Amino acid sequence: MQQLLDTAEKIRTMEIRGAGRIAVAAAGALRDYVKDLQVSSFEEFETKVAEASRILVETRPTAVSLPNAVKLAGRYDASTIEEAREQIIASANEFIERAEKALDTIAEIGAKRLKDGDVVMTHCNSHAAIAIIKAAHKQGKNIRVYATESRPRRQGFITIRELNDAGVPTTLIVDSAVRLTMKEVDVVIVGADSITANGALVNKIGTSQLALAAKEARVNFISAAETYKFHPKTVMGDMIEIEDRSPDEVIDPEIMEKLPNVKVSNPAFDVTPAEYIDLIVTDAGAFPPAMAFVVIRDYLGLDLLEN
Ligand code: RI2
Repeated sequence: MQQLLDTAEKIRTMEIRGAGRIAVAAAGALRDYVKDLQVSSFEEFETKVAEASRILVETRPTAVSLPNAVKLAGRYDASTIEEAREQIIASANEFIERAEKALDTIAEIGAKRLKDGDVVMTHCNSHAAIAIIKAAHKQGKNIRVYATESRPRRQGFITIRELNDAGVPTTLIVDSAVRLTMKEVDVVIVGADSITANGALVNKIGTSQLALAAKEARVNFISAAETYKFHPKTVMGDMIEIEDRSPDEVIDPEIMEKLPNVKVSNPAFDVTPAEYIDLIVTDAGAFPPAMAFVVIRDYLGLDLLEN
């Protein structure tokens, strides 16, 4: 259990972060927990697996990749402990493999949307979005990137390091430079934490500002999202909770102490409506956002709606 609790803590504190990475880490943690689980009855096994799944899912509320991963990894249909154990290990390994392959497929499909000479703007740090940029660069296309800083946690710094290492010419901008810079951009590519049944994109705070500026400048706006980032429960009308993180990420607590009349709000994500999105590049193909329900039904399965 200690290892699973450690992984949960790393996800909560964002030592492990990114919707895809937290999904793979959670699937791996559940698998390793089940491997060593000592119980005296099947009922106890079921209770313990449910409890471990709950701990992982409750670490962060917004990215649906997390509950989807835990459900897909934790799948079993067995009546003995050993059978269930084997099935969960197999389901978790299958999910992890699927997640890795998904990035390659997204890169291959997404790179076709980039032309030689294109200027791309990206936000925060998305492995799926970066996979597309790197693939196009590797194909010999001359791609330049504007990467936003992404306050407050500055994940843009991870992005510029990754693009630098891949040899992609990159310019870092502060978040408030997005609209001014958009006139030099050909395509925006961002990741996804969740995509709803009506094709809205939930992604790092500030994403919707890129989308607004892109629409105004008639620049294509693409989200790169593995199929496991589509949100099954939104089919039933559920709303996605936007994670509120600590004010300490925004301002030094010692400064705050001296400002008794000031509050800090630190929402980690925002929502970009479907009409601002031209294309969602997934591991099952490139779709307009209007196809989100079909992706949920055909690639995830509506049984994910069950608790
Ligand atoms: P990949 C991140 O969330 C960002 O919002 C990013 O766009 C999204 O996950 C998807 O990232 P956070 O964990 O899965 O930094 O494409 O809050 O890497």
